[in-house]
Amino acid sequence: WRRTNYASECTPEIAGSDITIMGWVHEIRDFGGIMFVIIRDVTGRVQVTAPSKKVDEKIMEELREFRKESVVAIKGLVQEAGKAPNGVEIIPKEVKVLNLANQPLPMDPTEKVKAGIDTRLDSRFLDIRKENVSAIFKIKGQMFHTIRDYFYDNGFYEINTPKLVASATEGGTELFPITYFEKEAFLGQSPQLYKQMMMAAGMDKVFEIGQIFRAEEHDTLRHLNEAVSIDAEASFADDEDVMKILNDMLINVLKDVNENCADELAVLGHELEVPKGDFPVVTYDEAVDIVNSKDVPMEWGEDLSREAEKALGDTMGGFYFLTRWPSEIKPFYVMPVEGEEQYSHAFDLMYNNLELSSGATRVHQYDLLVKQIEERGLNPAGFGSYLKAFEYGMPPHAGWGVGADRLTMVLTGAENIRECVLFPRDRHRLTP
Ligand code: ATP
Ligand code: AMO
Repeated sequence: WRRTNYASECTPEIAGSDITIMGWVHEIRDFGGIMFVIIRDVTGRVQVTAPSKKVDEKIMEELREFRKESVVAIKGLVQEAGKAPNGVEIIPKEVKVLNLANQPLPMDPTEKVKAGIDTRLDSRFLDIRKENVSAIFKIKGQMFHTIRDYFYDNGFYEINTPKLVASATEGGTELFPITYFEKEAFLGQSPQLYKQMMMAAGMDKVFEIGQIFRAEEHDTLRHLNEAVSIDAEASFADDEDVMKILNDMLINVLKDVNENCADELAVLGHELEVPKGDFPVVTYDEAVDIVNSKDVPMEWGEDLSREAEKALGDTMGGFYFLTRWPSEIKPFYVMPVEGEEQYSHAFDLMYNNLELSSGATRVHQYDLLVKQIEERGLNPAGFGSYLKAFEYGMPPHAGWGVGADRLTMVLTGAENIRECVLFPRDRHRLTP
């Protein structure tokens, strides 16, 4: 048995051909004299029609043995049929069960019975059989494809950096400690220090798509304990340069998803608008005023609370950059504005009230970096191998990190980040 066609390839154009399809039993309807079996594969569904007048009794018997969600192979003749999906049906000549599914199923992939998110995640392989779930991962795949193409087309080298690390990089989120022989070690929160060291290595522009680990205590619809970050870093560049790169890259992603994932967007009932021109920019100072004008209290120097993010998102809408953050709430590696050191060259990219990315011009001067590490109550001795890279020719540089799972939320309209990760890790979930 060899598969000759996918379900979506069964169209009136191939009527009259003998084909072999393989997939899952989506639905069985047995009217005695005629049986309809819907077979589903990665491309869609096709109907097998077995009228007892035309089909061998042995095959009718075999079809009656089918159970929902079993894996089967069907050899048969493609015939035009107005009412069936794709306008064709397959009249079976030979059928085979490749693997029988147990009954009852832990959840129903045809969604006749709706399941909650926990039941779905517990049986994620069955959940992803649903087209409105696999659509999310097809779109996420297109997103990564476009992003990699964009980086390669624009002179970025792809890198991989360690996830077993010795120090924190991002304040405001906790580290996961691990046992590493006799040493203290952690799971990496961000490739930040490594992508910067690659600037000292003379690689000019680098990117990494990889896992980040954050011991986020709170359970929200947009935080996970393991997320995927798309990180970029560019030499002889500043915040404005890398904001432009991020802006261009995202426009490409939106266009490509619209163009190549029209079916998936339709299944999700989601429309993607491609913004024209550059994303608007709002400064932190302006944001404070906007937030306060909406009667959400916010003091200068505070990070945006959830309510503040919502108030700002309501005003701005869509994609926008939030710039000129106070230095004191940004990490040590962020460059302060010359002469106005209370401000920094840091920015966030927002979509409505969701933070998608943070980035900045970095400090490339050794002395200033040590000073900023100390000012944040950290010990420069803990950053020895990173700091060394700043003593022997570090170019000025800038970069950003985008949360891939959050970007997928925007592309698919998902409201819960768990929908956008195959096997999410949150406060309560470590399996499957
Ligand atoms: P960063 O990477 O800068 O930590 P983030 O994307 O994790 O940003 P947001 O999701 O934008 O942070 O949340 C904004 C702020 O609200 C953060 O300081 C975050 O820690 C806090 N926060 C998020 N969810 C909750 C919650 N459920 N309860 C209390 N605080 C929360
Ligand atoms: P930041 O901490 O803002 O910046 O992280 C970058 C982006 O990663 C995503 N993200 C998360 N997504 C899901 N769950 C989480 N717990 C989580 N934490 C972060 C967000 C966020 O905007 N080193 C800097 C980047 C840089 O300056 O280059 C950093 O890590 O979308």
